[in-house]
Amino acid sequence: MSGLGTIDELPPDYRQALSASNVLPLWPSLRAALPYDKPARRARPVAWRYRDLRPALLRAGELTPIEKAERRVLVLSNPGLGPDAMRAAPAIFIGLQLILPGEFAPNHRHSPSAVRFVIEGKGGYTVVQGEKLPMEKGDLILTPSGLWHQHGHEGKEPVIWLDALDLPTINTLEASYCVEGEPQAIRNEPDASQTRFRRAGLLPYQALETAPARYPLLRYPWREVREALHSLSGVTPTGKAVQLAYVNPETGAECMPILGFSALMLRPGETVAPPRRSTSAVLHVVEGEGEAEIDGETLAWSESDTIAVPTHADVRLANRNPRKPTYLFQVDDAPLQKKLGFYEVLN
Ligand code: GTQ
Ligand code: FE2
Repeated sequence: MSGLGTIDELPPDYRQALSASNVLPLWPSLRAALPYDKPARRARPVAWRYRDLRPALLRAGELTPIEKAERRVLVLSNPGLGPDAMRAAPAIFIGLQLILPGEFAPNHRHSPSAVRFVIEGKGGYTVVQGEKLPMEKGDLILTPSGLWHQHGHEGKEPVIWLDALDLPTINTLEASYCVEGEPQAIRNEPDASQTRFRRAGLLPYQALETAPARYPLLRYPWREVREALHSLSGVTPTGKAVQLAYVNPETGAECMPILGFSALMLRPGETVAPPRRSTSAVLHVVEGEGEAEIDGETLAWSESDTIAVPTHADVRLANRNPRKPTYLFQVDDAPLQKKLGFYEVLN
Protein backbone atom coordinates (compact mmCIF):
# COMPACT_ATOMS: atom_id res chain seq x y z
CA MET A 1 0.00 0.00 0.00
CA SER A 2 2.93 2.32 -0.66
CA GLY A 3 3.15 5.29 -2.97
CA LEU A 4 -0.55 5.97 -3.37
CA GLY A 5 -0.98 7.96 -0.18
CA THR A 6 -3.66 7.79 2.46
CA ILE A 7 -6.92 9.64 2.84
CA ASP A 8 -5.41 11.61 5.76
CA GLU A 9 -2.91 13.31 3.45
CA LEU A 10 -5.73 15.18 1.74
CA PRO A 11 -6.85 18.54 3.19
CA PRO A 12 -9.91 18.19 5.46
CA ASP A 13 -11.94 20.74 3.47
CA TYR A 14 -11.33 18.75 0.26
CA ARG A 15 -12.33 15.48 1.93
CA GLN A 16 -15.47 17.09 3.27
CA ALA A 17 -16.34 18.50 -0.13
CA LEU A 18 -15.93 15.08 -1.76
CA SER A 19 -17.95 13.42 0.96
CA ALA A 20 -20.75 15.99 0.64
CA SER A 21 -20.89 15.19 -3.09
CA ASN A 22 -21.00 11.42 -2.43
CA VAL A 23 -17.68 10.68 -4.10
CA LEU A 24 -14.44 9.07 -2.97
CA PRO A 25 -10.84 9.33 -4.14
CA LEU A 26 -9.74 5.98 -5.54
CA TRP A 27 -5.99 6.20 -5.03
CA PRO A 28 -5.85 5.71 -1.25
CA SER A 29 -7.83 2.47 -1.70
CA LEU A 30 -6.55 1.33 -5.09
CA ARG A 31 -4.09 -1.27 -3.80
CA ALA A 32 -6.70 -2.72 -1.42
CA ALA A 33 -9.16 -3.05 -4.30
CA LEU A 34 -6.54 -4.36 -6.75
CA PRO A 35 -3.74 -6.02 -4.79
CA TYR A 36 -0.72 -7.29 -6.72
CA ASP A 37 -0.51 -10.97 -7.69
CA LYS A 38 -3.08 -12.47 -5.33
CA PRO A 39 -6.46 -11.36 -3.96
CA ALA A 40 -6.55 -9.98 -0.41
CA ARG A 41 -8.49 -12.76 1.21
CA ARG A 42 -10.46 -12.31 4.40
CA ALA A 43 -12.02 -15.78 4.39
CA ARG A 44 -9.98 -18.16 6.53
CA PRO A 45 -9.38 -21.89 6.37
CA VAL A 46 -11.82 -23.17 9.02
CA ALA A 47 -13.09 -26.54 10.19
CA TRP A 48 -16.54 -26.95 11.72
CA ARG A 49 -16.62 -30.20 13.71
CA TYR A 50 -19.92 -32.08 13.57
CA ARG A 51 -19.44 -33.26 17.14
CA ASP A 52 -19.78 -29.60 18.21
CA LEU A 53 -22.57 -28.62 15.81
CA ARG A 54 -24.86 -31.62 16.28
CA PRO A 55 -25.72 -31.02 19.97
CA ALA A 56 -26.32 -27.32 19.24
CA LEU A 57 -28.65 -28.20 16.40
CA LEU A 58 -30.58 -30.76 18.47
CA ARG A 59 -30.92 -28.10 21.17
CA ALA A 60 -32.41 -25.75 18.57
CA GLY A 61 -34.97 -28.51 18.04
CA GLU A 62 -35.98 -28.21 21.70
CA LEU A 63 -35.81 -24.43 21.84
CA THR A 64 -37.54 -23.48 18.61
CA PRO A 65 -40.58 -25.17 17.10
CA ILE A 66 -40.57 -25.52 13.31
CA GLU A 67 -43.69 -23.35 13.05
CA LYS A 68 -41.67 -20.50 14.51
CA ALA A 69 -38.35 -21.18 12.74
CA GLU A 70 -39.81 -21.97 9.28
CA ARG A 71 -36.38 -23.54 8.59
CA ARG A 72 -34.37 -24.72 11.61
CA VAL A 73 -30.84 -23.95 10.46
CA LEU A 74 -27.48 -23.15 12.03
CA VAL A 75 -25.39 -21.14 9.58
CA LEU A 76 -21.62 -21.74 9.26
CA SER A 77 -20.01 -18.33 9.61
CA ASN A 78 -16.42 -17.87 8.46
CA PRO A 79 -14.77 -15.75 11.21
CA GLY A 80 -12.57 -13.96 8.66
CA LEU A 81 -15.65 -12.54 6.95
CA GLY A 82 -16.92 -10.71 10.05
CA PRO A 83 -18.76 -11.78 13.20
CA ASP A 84 -22.22 -12.07 11.61
CA ALA A 85 -21.29 -13.26 8.14
CA MET A 86 -23.82 -15.75 6.81
CA ARG A 87 -21.03 -17.13 4.65
CA ALA A 88 -18.76 -20.14 5.05
CA ALA A 89 -16.80 -18.88 2.01
CA PRO A 90 -17.16 -15.61 0.06
CA ALA A 91 -19.92 -16.86 -2.25
CA ILE A 92 -21.14 -19.90 -0.30
CA PHE A 93 -23.87 -20.08 2.35
CA ILE A 94 -23.76 -23.32 4.33
CA GLY A 95 -26.39 -24.23 6.92
CA LEU A 96 -27.11 -27.37 8.89
CA GLN A 97 -30.84 -28.00 8.97
CA LEU A 98 -32.73 -30.14 11.47
CA ILE A 99 -36.16 -31.59 10.92
CA LEU A 100 -37.79 -33.79 13.55
CA PRO A 101 -40.20 -36.71 12.99
CA GLY A 102 -43.61 -35.51 11.88
CA GLU A 103 -42.46 -31.95 11.22
CA PHE A 104 -43.25 -30.05 8.03
CA ALA A 105 -41.20 -27.13 6.68
CA PRO A 106 -43.69 -25.08 4.67
CA ASN A 107 -43.78 -24.58 0.91
CA HIS A 108 -41.95 -21.57 -0.50
CA ARG A 109 -39.79 -20.42 -3.39
CA HIS A 110 -37.08 -17.83 -3.66
CA SER A 111 -34.53 -16.20 -5.94
CA PRO A 112 -31.46 -17.90 -4.40
CA SER A 113 -30.77 -21.50 -5.42
CA ALA A 114 -30.20 -24.19 -2.80
CA VAL A 115 -29.08 -27.78 -2.55
CA ARG A 116 -29.33 -30.24 0.33
CA PHE A 117 -26.72 -32.88 1.13
CA VAL A 118 -28.03 -35.38 3.66
CA ILE A 119 -25.92 -36.02 6.80
CA GLU A 120 -28.02 -38.34 8.94
CA GLY A 121 -31.48 -39.81 9.55
CA LYS A 122 -34.00 -41.73 7.50
CA GLY A 123 -37.45 -40.69 6.35
CA GLY A 124 -36.82 -37.09 5.36
CA TYR A 125 -37.99 -35.83 1.99
CA THR A 126 -38.20 -32.64 -0.06
CA VAL A 127 -40.94 -31.90 -2.59
CA VAL A 128 -39.92 -29.74 -5.58
CA GLN A 129 -42.66 -28.71 -8.03
CA GLY A 130 -44.72 -31.77 -6.98
CA GLU A 131 -41.82 -34.25 -7.29
CA LYS A 132 -41.14 -36.08 -4.04
CA LEU A 133 -37.40 -36.54 -3.44
CA PRO A 134 -36.44 -39.05 -0.74
CA MET A 135 -33.43 -38.01 1.37
CA GLU A 136 -30.92 -40.66 2.40
CA LYS A 137 -27.42 -40.07 3.72
CA GLY A 138 -25.24 -38.56 1.01
CA ASP A 139 -28.05 -37.82 -1.43
CA LEU A 140 -27.85 -34.46 -3.22
CA ILE A 141 -31.21 -32.71 -3.69
CA LEU A 142 -31.55 -29.55 -5.80
CA THR A 143 -34.01 -26.75 -5.13
CA PRO A 144 -33.12 -24.29 -7.91
CA SER A 145 -34.06 -20.61 -8.04
CA GLY A 146 -37.79 -20.01 -8.36
CA LEU A 147 -38.95 -23.60 -7.79
CA TRP A 148 -41.44 -24.43 -5.04
CA HIS A 149 -40.04 -26.58 -2.23
CA GLN A 150 -41.20 -27.97 1.09
CA HIS A 151 -39.64 -30.51 3.45
CA GLY A 152 -41.21 -33.29 5.50
CA HIS A 153 -40.23 -36.18 7.74
CA GLU A 154 -41.92 -39.59 7.87
CA GLY A 155 -39.23 -41.36 9.95
CA LYS A 156 -38.47 -41.79 13.64
CA GLU A 157 -35.07 -40.15 14.23
CA PRO A 158 -33.90 -36.57 13.71
CA VAL A 159 -32.94 -35.84 10.11
CA ILE A 160 -30.03 -33.44 9.52
CA TRP A 161 -28.76 -32.17 6.22
CA LEU A 162 -26.34 -29.56 4.90
CA ASP A 163 -27.85 -26.67 2.92
CA ALA A 164 -25.65 -24.92 0.34
CA LEU A 165 -27.03 -21.71 -1.14
CA ASP A 166 -25.77 -19.03 -3.50
CA LEU A 167 -27.38 -16.51 -1.11
CA PRO A 168 -24.24 -14.33 -0.63
CA THR A 169 -24.16 -13.48 -4.33
CA ILE A 170 -27.91 -12.93 -4.60
CA ASN A 171 -27.80 -10.77 -1.48
CA THR A 172 -24.89 -8.69 -2.80
CA LEU A 173 -27.07 -8.01 -5.84
CA GLU A 174 -29.92 -7.03 -3.46
CA ALA A 175 -32.04 -9.55 -5.32
CA SER A 176 -32.92 -12.06 -2.60
CA TYR A 177 -36.58 -12.61 -1.82
CA CYS A 178 -39.02 -15.40 -1.01
CA VAL A 179 -42.69 -16.19 -1.71
CA GLU A 180 -44.88 -18.38 0.52
CA GLY A 181 -47.17 -20.98 -1.00
CA GLU A 182 -49.91 -23.48 -0.22
CA PRO A 183 -48.66 -27.04 0.38
CA GLN A 184 -47.83 -28.75 -2.94
CA ALA A 185 -49.79 -31.66 -4.33
CA ILE A 186 -47.34 -34.56 -4.54
CA ARG A 187 -47.23 -36.69 -7.71
CA ASN A 188 -47.36 -40.40 -6.98
CA GLU A 189 -44.25 -41.33 -8.97
CA PRO A 190 -40.59 -42.10 -8.13
CA ASP A 191 -38.18 -39.21 -8.67
CA ALA A 192 -36.40 -38.77 -12.02
CA SER A 193 -33.14 -40.40 -10.81
CA GLN A 194 -35.15 -43.66 -10.72
CA THR A 195 -37.07 -43.18 -13.98
CA ARG A 196 -35.98 -40.75 -16.72
CA PHE A 197 -32.28 -40.54 -15.81
CA ARG A 198 -31.63 -44.01 -14.45
CA ARG A 199 -28.20 -44.36 -16.05
CA ALA A 200 -25.44 -42.04 -17.25
CA GLY A 201 -25.22 -42.10 -21.05
CA LEU A 202 -28.92 -42.76 -21.57
CA LEU A 203 -31.56 -40.08 -22.07
CA PRO A 204 -35.26 -40.25 -22.77
CA TYR A 205 -35.32 -39.99 -26.61
CA GLN A 206 -37.61 -36.95 -26.44
CA ALA A 207 -34.86 -34.98 -24.74
CA LEU A 208 -33.02 -34.88 -28.10
CA GLU A 209 -36.02 -33.32 -29.84
CA THR A 210 -36.63 -30.40 -27.49
CA ALA A 211 -34.49 -27.70 -25.92
CA PRO A 212 -32.59 -29.05 -22.89
CA ALA A 213 -34.43 -28.66 -19.58
CA ARG A 214 -32.76 -26.38 -17.07
CA TYR A 215 -33.28 -28.74 -14.13
CA PRO A 216 -34.30 -32.20 -15.39
CA LEU A 217 -32.70 -34.08 -12.47
CA LEU A 218 -33.22 -32.93 -8.89
CA ARG A 219 -31.89 -35.90 -6.90
CA TYR A 220 -28.49 -37.60 -7.15
CA PRO A 221 -28.51 -40.73 -4.94
CA TRP A 222 -25.28 -41.24 -2.99
CA ARG A 223 -25.30 -44.99 -3.57
CA GLU A 224 -24.70 -44.39 -7.28
CA VAL A 225 -22.17 -41.59 -6.78
CA ARG A 226 -20.15 -43.80 -4.42
CA GLU A 227 -20.15 -46.67 -6.89
CA ALA A 228 -19.09 -44.36 -9.72
CA LEU A 229 -16.22 -42.99 -7.60
CA HIS A 230 -14.95 -46.53 -7.04
CA SER A 231 -15.07 -47.26 -10.76
CA LEU A 232 -13.25 -44.01 -11.56
CA SER A 233 -10.60 -44.72 -8.92
CA GLY A 234 -9.64 -47.83 -10.88
CA VAL A 235 -8.37 -45.71 -13.78
CA THR A 236 -7.01 -42.71 -11.84
CA PRO A 237 -3.28 -42.62 -10.97
CA THR A 238 -2.48 -42.44 -7.24
CA GLY A 239 -2.21 -38.82 -6.07
CA LYS A 240 -4.62 -37.56 -8.77
CA ALA A 241 -8.05 -36.51 -7.53
CA VAL A 242 -10.81 -39.08 -8.03
CA GLN A 243 -13.58 -36.52 -8.48
CA LEU A 244 -17.03 -36.55 -10.11
CA ALA A 245 -19.03 -33.44 -10.99
CA TYR A 246 -22.80 -33.27 -10.54
CA VAL A 247 -24.12 -32.16 -13.94
CA ASN A 248 -27.34 -31.64 -15.84
CA PRO A 249 -27.74 -34.94 -17.72
CA GLU A 250 -29.25 -33.18 -20.77
CA THR A 251 -26.45 -30.62 -21.24
CA GLY A 252 -23.45 -32.03 -19.37
CA ALA A 253 -22.97 -28.60 -17.77
CA GLU A 254 -22.80 -27.93 -14.02
CA CYS A 255 -26.19 -28.68 -12.48
CA MET A 256 -26.63 -25.20 -10.96
CA PRO A 257 -25.75 -21.73 -12.27
CA ILE A 258 -23.63 -20.21 -9.50
CA LEU A 259 -22.35 -22.98 -7.25
CA GLY A 260 -20.68 -26.20 -8.41
CA PHE A 261 -20.95 -29.57 -6.70
CA SER A 262 -18.67 -32.59 -6.87
CA ALA A 263 -17.76 -35.75 -4.97
CA LEU A 264 -14.18 -36.76 -4.16
CA MET A 265 -12.68 -40.03 -3.07
CA LEU A 266 -9.32 -40.36 -1.32
CA ARG A 267 -7.99 -43.87 -1.39
CA PRO A 268 -6.64 -45.51 1.81
CA GLY A 269 -3.60 -43.53 2.95
CA GLU A 270 -3.68 -41.31 -0.15
CA THR A 271 -2.70 -37.61 -0.25
CA VAL A 272 -4.02 -35.42 -3.05
CA ALA A 273 -2.77 -31.90 -3.85
CA PRO A 274 -5.25 -30.28 -6.26
CA PRO A 275 -4.01 -27.25 -8.23
CA ARG A 276 -4.52 -23.79 -6.77
CA ARG A 277 -7.71 -22.36 -8.16
CA SER A 278 -9.31 -18.90 -8.26
CA THR A 279 -12.41 -20.34 -6.59
CA SER A 280 -13.35 -20.69 -2.95
CA ALA A 281 -14.84 -23.95 -1.75
CA VAL A 282 -16.38 -25.88 1.09
CA LEU A 283 -15.53 -29.53 1.72
CA HIS A 284 -17.88 -31.80 3.64
CA VAL A 285 -16.80 -35.22 4.90
CA VAL A 286 -19.21 -37.98 3.93
CA GLU A 287 -17.13 -40.85 5.32
CA GLY A 288 -13.60 -41.22 6.66
CA GLU A 289 -11.00 -39.19 8.53
CA GLY A 290 -7.92 -37.24 7.67
CA GLU A 291 -6.34 -33.82 7.40
CA ALA A 292 -6.51 -30.83 5.15
CA GLU A 293 -3.53 -28.51 4.84
CA ILE A 294 -4.75 -25.16 3.54
CA ASP A 295 -2.20 -22.38 3.00
CA GLY A 296 0.05 -24.09 5.56
CA GLU A 297 -2.68 -24.49 8.17
CA THR A 298 -3.50 -28.07 9.17
CA LEU A 299 -7.13 -28.93 9.93
CA ALA A 300 -8.15 -32.39 11.10
CA TRP A 301 -11.47 -33.78 9.96
CA SER A 302 -13.71 -36.78 10.46
CA GLU A 303 -17.18 -37.81 9.34
CA SER A 304 -19.70 -34.99 8.77
CA ASP A 305 -17.18 -32.18 9.43
CA THR A 306 -17.12 -29.20 7.08
CA ILE A 307 -14.12 -27.13 5.95
CA ALA A 308 -13.80 -23.75 4.24
CA VAL A 309 -11.16 -23.26 1.54
CA PRO A 310 -10.34 -19.63 0.55
CA THR A 311 -9.70 -18.54 -3.05
CA HIS A 312 -6.20 -19.11 -4.51
CA ALA A 313 -5.37 -21.47 -1.62
CA ASP A 314 -2.69 -24.15 -1.55
CA VAL A 315 -4.57 -27.32 -0.64
CA ARG A 316 -3.47 -30.78 0.35
CA LEU A 317 -5.96 -33.46 1.39
CA ALA A 318 -4.79 -36.57 3.23
CA ASN A 319 -6.75 -39.70 4.05
CA ARG A 320 -5.21 -40.84 7.34
CA ASN A 321 -6.98 -44.20 7.31
CA PRO A 322 -4.70 -46.91 5.85
CA ARG A 323 -7.59 -49.28 5.19
CA LYS A 324 -10.68 -47.29 4.19
CA PRO A 325 -11.40 -44.70 1.51
CA THR A 326 -12.57 -41.21 2.43
CA TYR A 327 -15.40 -39.49 0.57
CA LEU A 328 -15.82 -35.73 0.40
CA PHE A 329 -18.59 -33.55 -1.00
CA GLN A 330 -17.31 -30.29 -2.50
CA VAL A 331 -19.16 -27.03 -3.07
CA ASP A 332 -17.36 -24.30 -5.03
CA ASP A 333 -18.12 -21.11 -6.96
CA ALA A 334 -16.54 -22.28 -10.23
CA PRO A 335 -19.75 -22.00 -12.33
CA LEU A 336 -20.09 -18.32 -11.34
CA GLN A 337 -16.41 -17.56 -11.93
CA LYS A 338 -16.52 -19.28 -15.34
CA LYS A 339 -19.58 -17.27 -16.37
CA LEU A 340 -17.89 -14.07 -15.22
CA GLY A 341 -14.82 -14.98 -17.25
CA PHE A 342 -12.03 -15.03 -14.64
CA TYR A 343 -11.91 -18.65 -13.50
CA GLU A 344 -8.29 -19.83 -13.30
CA VAL A 345 -6.39 -22.98 -12.50
CA LEU A 346 -3.18 -21.46 -11.20
CA ASN A 347 -0.68 -24.32 -11.32
O1 GTQ B 1 -34.76 -25.33 3.34
O2 GTQ B 1 -35.77 -23.98 2.01
O3 GTQ B 1 -30.70 -23.04 4.92
O4 GTQ B 1 -35.07 -21.42 2.12
C1 GTQ B 1 -31.93 -21.31 3.92
C2 GTQ B 1 -33.03 -20.90 3.22
C3 GTQ B 1 -32.75 -23.54 3.88
C4 GTQ B 1 -34.86 -24.21 2.81
C5 GTQ B 1 -31.78 -22.62 4.25
C6 GTQ B 1 -34.00 -21.83 2.83
C7 GTQ B 1 -33.86 -23.16 3.18
FE1 FE2 C 1 -36.00 -22.50 0.70
